Amino acid sequence: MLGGELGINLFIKRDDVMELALGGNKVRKLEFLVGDALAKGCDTLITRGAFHSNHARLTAAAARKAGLEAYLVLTPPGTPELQGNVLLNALLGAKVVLAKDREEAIKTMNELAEKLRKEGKRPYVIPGGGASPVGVLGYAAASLEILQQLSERGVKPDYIVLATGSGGTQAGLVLGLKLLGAEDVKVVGISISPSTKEAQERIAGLANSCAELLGVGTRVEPEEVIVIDKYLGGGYGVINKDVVEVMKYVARKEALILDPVYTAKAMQGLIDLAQKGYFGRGSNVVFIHTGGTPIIFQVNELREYLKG
Ligand code: 5PA
Repeated sequence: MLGGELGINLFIKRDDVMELALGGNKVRKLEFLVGDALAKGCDTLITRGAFHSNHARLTAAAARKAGLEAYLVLTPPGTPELQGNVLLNALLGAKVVLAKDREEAIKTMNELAEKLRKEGKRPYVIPGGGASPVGVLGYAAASLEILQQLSERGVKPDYIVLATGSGGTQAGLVLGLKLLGAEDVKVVGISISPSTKEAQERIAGLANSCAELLGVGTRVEPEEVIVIDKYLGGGYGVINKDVVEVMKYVARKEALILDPVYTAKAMQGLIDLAQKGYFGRGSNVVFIHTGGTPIIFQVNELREYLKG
């Protein structure tokens, strides 16, 4: 087994297996975001992401489930071809608007919201990745679920490892564990895009604004947040041979399917850290499988590597 080979007790939290439209970490954020949108009487969700965005696909799905419309502003990296998440967006009937980059996408979202308001609609704008104080609540709640599920097996986790991008998932976990008095559980974010410093600041900021929303005095300082930016592998959305090797290794060892943009990079980090003795022998390490499976049917590079 993978954990045995790495000298750790490895637990995998399967957030890739969920009821809503092929699952993933964004479902937990959207549970709260859609609740907020409905409470505010909104009828349309607007969000943004890369062409391969899981967050965009799940926003389209969550909107349908709640009887709302969804607009997705999509940008490179990735491809607009009808594959993977882009295909699922079409299946779900989301309205897709293209933009050239992140800045243009943010501007487009705001302009779209303004236009819809003028037409008498009630749009709810969700930032990229669902990284808002409300979205963060999803993983604050998940931290309790993780501790409970492990405690039923008599296990106390030492580390939680996950892919970090917009930061909302890690912010929720760090805040949730602190609120539960379990801050000795170290949350290790493997960055798939931001630098360590940028991610630490963003995650602390999100955790603190979520704490304010909850009306608790808990604070998270950037220096407390552990993010490792060594496994970017050429940058966000860039797929290299090493990442594909990790996907093959884990698939063949555990029949666990990882995606090349997020979870395989996080697993690459976990494996390397374990081999270097970062966790300590016999540590209880939880890997959160944050989803992203449709991406494997979207990226041509993966096909090329597997052929070769
Ligand atoms: C994503 C993000 P955070 O954005 O909460 O840090 O989560 C990182 C992450 N795993 C981890 C998977 C499978 C993810 O999809 N995805 C983004 C998207 O648009 O899908 C926000 C980038």
